[in-house]
Amino acid sequence: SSITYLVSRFAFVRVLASDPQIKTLSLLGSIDGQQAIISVEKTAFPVIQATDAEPSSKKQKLVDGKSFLTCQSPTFDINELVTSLKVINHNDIYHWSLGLLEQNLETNPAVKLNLVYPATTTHIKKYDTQKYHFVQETPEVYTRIVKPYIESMQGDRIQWVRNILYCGKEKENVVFREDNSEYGYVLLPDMKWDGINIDSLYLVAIVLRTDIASLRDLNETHIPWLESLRKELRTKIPQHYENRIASDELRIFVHYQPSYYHFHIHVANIKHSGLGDGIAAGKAVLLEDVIEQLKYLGPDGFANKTIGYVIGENHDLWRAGLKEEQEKLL
Ligand code: M7G
Repeated sequence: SSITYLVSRFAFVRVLASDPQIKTLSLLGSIDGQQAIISVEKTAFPVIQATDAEPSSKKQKLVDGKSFLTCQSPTFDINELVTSLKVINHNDIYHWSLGLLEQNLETNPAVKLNLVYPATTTHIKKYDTQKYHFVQETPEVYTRIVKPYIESMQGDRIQWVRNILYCGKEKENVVFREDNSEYGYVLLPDMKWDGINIDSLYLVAIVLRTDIASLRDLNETHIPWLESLRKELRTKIPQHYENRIASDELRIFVHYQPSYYHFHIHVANIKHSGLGDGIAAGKAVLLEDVIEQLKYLGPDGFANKTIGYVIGENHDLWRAGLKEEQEKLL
């Protein structure tokens, strides 16, 4: 069913989380008796800096077939963006007010709405407000606690990945696809991106090979493969977006722990800081640092390393034993 129809039937249960800094809200509810999560995020302003702007004759630019609002400083019109101001107060030379945004579903949407339906308990626990802890996962803890968990998470939970890799799902948005079996991958817009604003550009590269669940499975034999992937991402993405983003403006990283255990690489605009803990130390590891570390970790690679990261109390791994391990550490 269409997202419009599903959202119209959403019956609110409770607020899972709200973040005033990154302006997001996650709600738990149900749709026709099954659990659903709606997350809404206020979008960034669709502004192209004067330095990146097209010749001023063009007011609209086509991006992937969609028109894109550009503003050529100094002709940018604030009154086209904000309407109906209501004064809060003023003092001397200072004025503050509230306003309404001029919005347009194609070129300047005000909000990005994601729906997970039907949502599993794992989804709900992930979005829910929770306490976080720093843990150090030794190779032994990995084998005993984490590995069995990962294996239990590789079924239905990564169906969306298989849909992209083998069933042509989201193919209309694919940025690049390399089908060579050894080096193959699919690069496409992440569901976190609004697909419009380069300032918040967010792509995901999903590898075709299925033998790597996470960072843990990487070793020195993977260096040439990762190195070639790294180079391709840093050249193909700027080309695809007509150099509206430069190679060194991409933050390329993997998550540990990821939410999905089929190896994938995150690519975001370095300007995009509104990603919550997604780019924080203790979650994101830069691809370049992964490759560099592999040069020193020896034949077993990350299998031999104690990896530190931040984990929420709702995460099944916390309950499966990481909690007890942490208590032993100090
Ligand atoms: P992760 O590190 O496993 O999880 O990354 P997390 O960042 O969500 O904690 C998975 C990435 O894939 C995330 O950036 C998701 O936003 C993205 N993603 C997840 N799903 C279910 C989809 C999807 O169906 N399509 C696309 N394009 N991206 C997705």
